[in-house]
Amino acid sequence: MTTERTLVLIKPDGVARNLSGAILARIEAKGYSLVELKKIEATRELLEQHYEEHVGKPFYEPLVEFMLSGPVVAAIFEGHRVIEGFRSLAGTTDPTTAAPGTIRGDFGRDWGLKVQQNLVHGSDSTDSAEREIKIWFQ
Ligand code: DAT
Ligand code: MG
Repeated sequence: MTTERTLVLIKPDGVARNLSGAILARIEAKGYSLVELKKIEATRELLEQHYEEHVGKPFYEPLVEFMLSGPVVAAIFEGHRVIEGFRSLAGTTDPTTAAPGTIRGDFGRDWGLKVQQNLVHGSDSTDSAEREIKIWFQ
């Protein structure tokens, strides 16, 4: 068994709607362990590093504005296959069609804005997890 870590963000919509506890509880209930947790205000510079793969895309600027619109909760979770396990629990990117039972499917929907307000972020590979954990927890 290899222990793996992932970066989870509860985005400003999740924090503003007081869903942080409910979201963290689902991750713990699935069996993953909380390693680090903090509530912070992102900065443009930090988001540019975090979302470097999306710089220049049409939704990039609205995404950054959204992520700067309020505090986020950043967490490191640990467990065997936690990266894919959390992505599965989060659901697909578009919250309108994310499967019921997932965080995005149960708590989110498209609000008709230029960016998907989909409550959570989770690293998508071991390389991005390592990179993102360094960005949010120096
Ligand atoms: P995910 O968060 O599921 O890994 P991603 O990395 O492709 O998705 O995109 C990062 C975020 O950007 C995503 O959570 C919401 C927003 N986003 C992605 N694609 C979008 C699109 N086509 N229109 C609007 N927002 C989008
Ligand atoms: Mg992604």
